[in-house]
Amino acid sequence: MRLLYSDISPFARKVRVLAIEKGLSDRLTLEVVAPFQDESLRAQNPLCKVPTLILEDGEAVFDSAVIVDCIDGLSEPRLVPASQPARRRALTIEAAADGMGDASILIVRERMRPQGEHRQDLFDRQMRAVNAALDLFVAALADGRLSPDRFEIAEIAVAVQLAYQDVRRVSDWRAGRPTLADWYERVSKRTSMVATHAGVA
Ligand SMILES: N[C@@H](CCC(=O)N[C@@H](CS)C(=O)NCC(=O)O)C(=O)O
Repeated sequence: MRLLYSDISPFARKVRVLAIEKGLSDRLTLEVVAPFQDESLRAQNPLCKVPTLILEDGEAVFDSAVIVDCIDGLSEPRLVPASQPARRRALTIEAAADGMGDASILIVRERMRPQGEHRQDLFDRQMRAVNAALDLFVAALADGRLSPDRFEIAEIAVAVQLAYQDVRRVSDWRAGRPTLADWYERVSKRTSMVATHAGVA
């Protein structure tokens, strides 16, 4: 299978981390694509986004949550919990992490606008989403929806998006959130996280 990805994309990193955690990374051929420059990606994915997974028969799979589901189904143990309520709780945390990533990308792009074209209302709304998602992760750590002893889809999705906060300097997310900061410090040392750090081949 070919994984079309970009080094800095947290969504693509989620897929790569999951594949490493499952011992399936050798099933993926990684191909770097620049989604904002390379329109040929649109033939595979009408949204022209990474990650996009191309199966052996040419079928294209997106977005990252669907790719995760596809790869997770290839082997046991599953990193997306199979039974409720664990499944919906993990997928909701993943959705919050992915949504925080979407909001962060909008913030980064808003910051790139020239002076005078800046939309403060849009910026503030996205920043509220980032901060509320971060607060949800703190609460999830306290009640067990996120765990220091697991590294499944919820934990992976949050870890890669926290890393993206740092890479793009989106927010000062550690301030006032010591438990989340401590948790991230631990999980960011995992082999899968180190191997997929932006800039690492
Ligand atoms: N919901 C998508 C989000 C993917 C996404 O936003 N990828 C970014 C890179 S981090 C992208 O390709 N953006 C190109 C664009 O928005 O045109 C997923 O989870 O796969």
